[in-house]
Amino acid sequence: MKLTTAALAIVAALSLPSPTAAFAQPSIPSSKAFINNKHVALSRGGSSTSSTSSIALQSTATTSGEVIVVSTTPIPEMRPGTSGLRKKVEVWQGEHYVENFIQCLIDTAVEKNGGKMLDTIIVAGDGRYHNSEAIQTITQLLAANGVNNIWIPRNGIMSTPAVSAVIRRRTASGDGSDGQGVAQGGIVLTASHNPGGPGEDFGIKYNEGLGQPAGEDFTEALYEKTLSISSYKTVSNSPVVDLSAPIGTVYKIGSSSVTIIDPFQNYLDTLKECFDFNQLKEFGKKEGFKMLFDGMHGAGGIFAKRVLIDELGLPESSLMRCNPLPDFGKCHPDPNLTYASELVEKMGLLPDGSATTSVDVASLPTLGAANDGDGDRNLVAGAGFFVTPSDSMALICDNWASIPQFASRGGLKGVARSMPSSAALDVVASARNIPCFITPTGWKFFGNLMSSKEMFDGKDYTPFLCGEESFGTGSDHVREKDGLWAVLAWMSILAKANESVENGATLVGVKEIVEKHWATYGRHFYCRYDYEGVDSNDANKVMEFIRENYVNGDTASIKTESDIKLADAIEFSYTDPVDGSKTSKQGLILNFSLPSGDPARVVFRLSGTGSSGATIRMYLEQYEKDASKHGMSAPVALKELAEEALRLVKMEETTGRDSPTVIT
Ligand code: VG1
Ligand code: CO
Repeated sequence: MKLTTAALAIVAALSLPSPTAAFAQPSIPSSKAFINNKHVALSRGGSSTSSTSSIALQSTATTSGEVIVVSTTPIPEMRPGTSGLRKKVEVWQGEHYVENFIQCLIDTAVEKNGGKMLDTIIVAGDGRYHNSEAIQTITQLLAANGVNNIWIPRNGIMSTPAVSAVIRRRTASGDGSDGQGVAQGGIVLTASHNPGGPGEDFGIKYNEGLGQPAGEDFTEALYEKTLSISSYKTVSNSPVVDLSAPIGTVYKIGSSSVTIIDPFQNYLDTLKECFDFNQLKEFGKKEGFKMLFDGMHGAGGIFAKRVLIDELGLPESSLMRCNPLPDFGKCHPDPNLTYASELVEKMGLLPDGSATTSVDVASLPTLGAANDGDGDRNLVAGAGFFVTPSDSMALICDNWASIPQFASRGGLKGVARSMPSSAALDVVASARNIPCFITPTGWKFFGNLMSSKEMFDGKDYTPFLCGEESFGTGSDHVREKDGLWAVLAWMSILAKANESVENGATLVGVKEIVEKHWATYGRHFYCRYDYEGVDSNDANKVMEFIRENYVNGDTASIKTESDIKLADAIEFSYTDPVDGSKTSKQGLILNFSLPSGDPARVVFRLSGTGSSGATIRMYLEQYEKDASKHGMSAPVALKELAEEALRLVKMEETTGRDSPTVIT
């Protein structure tokens, strides 16, 4: 960041030692520099002679800083979308960009906090390009605004669910023993499943005091502020915080303490409450069991290593791409059939989700999974078998008894899915008498349901399970979707299903479990077509056309070219059952009836996570009760429905696209 003298007005000068001196020689109070009588060397380079993440080192490296006020002007288009604000990284690197957004974020949070400055905030990112630089800038703004405690994970990298766990659990002392989190918020630097690196995306999301993504009231208030911002506070002469410093290192910037914290501990404690690690460890040793986890070079990889290898004892060969890279190794860290192609192939699958016939299933991993950039999403597959995220949710719901977190509390008390996800969950919930909610796309809408009792003294829906068709699954253990949680949920289901299988005998696989489920409940064939990089005007025209002709038009008079008939069309809006807030225009739904009498539907919505142009998402779903037809591949089963819907909405005519960018 460059500051011109003219732009600065010094409002407060804090009396601190010279930054150079302070940094050349971090002062370590001698009483705190010993752990178990062992001296831990601390240097600017940050390595310690004994720096395992479990060591709680307390040391203070004194730093410097003067609070300054910098003049700025509003920057347009800073409205957060489905999950945070995402833009090309070069936009974020522009003058005042991060600063404007963060100052408005702080001001909004303070307003929500009754005018009081926040005391404790965690700042972490998924490790993408610009992560470390943005952490420094944000830390300086937080310190200048008077946030007393700023927590940064060692190396600056954490998955989104792990940040949520810190907010919920980490106590002031850091050990989390009383289960009461003190952080009032978390700033997460990620554009999640969007690619990273020069020319690619960077993003910032904010999570509030219960660990939940900021709701629309928050993001709208923030956006309003970005339209009128005239200055922000930061710190001049601030030394760079060494992100690789040992856990427990405390830097002083102004009157704020910046602490390097353990990224793993609170999250690990949370997972250990959800699952039986001993059972999973035992199952991991069972003959024939093999796991393959693809971290896609995002933040989830280091957590997968910590949990699957260090805790559950699986071999290192269970991991691929688990080292975070700033450009995700040039891959697109979206764990779907297209972008997780390497894993998909290793699981004996073709890009359309069907099995490769030439591979011996017995040689394939029993369980395969992939995480997105910030580790909150998951792809789940078995040997030669892809599980759609909507089915995964339904399966976890039906098998709650296999998951200690649910079983120990008498089963699920509530479930929810995003509207475009399939109704597979609804069918199980209804059979099992569990309240099922249908929310707009985006995790923020699950927060109120999970916290209904905690926040509003309403009905308690916990234990709670929720998810989205976009490979996000989670529960109330944190307030975020959680890729690794979903993997452990599946491992628990497999462990239970194989309880009585003798060592050496063939294991019950993911395929058998899902096929049995379909035989009981019917199968919801499901597919999503993404049309990426469409001209925004054309994308809006498609939506407007559907709205005018089908939602507001007379669907009874519409003739289709096939036996699939258009039954009705609606636009989805949502009234939050907990706080009554309303959200409109959340997707256009075309309901069809099939010749068999079974229902089908196609949903259209525009993505809210892109950074340029528009992405049209088309979600296809078709119910099939007849078990003899369950073996079909989803794209084949849904082909006719897709063609009918594309004709009706004039996709090619309006956008010039004769095929989607991604089918998953
Ligand atoms: C997409 C997904 C949505 C998810 C969101 C954030 O949003 O469809 O289900 O909640 O990404 O996930 P959209 O508006 O592009 O369809 V993440 O892991 O990117 O924070
Ligand atoms: Co994500």
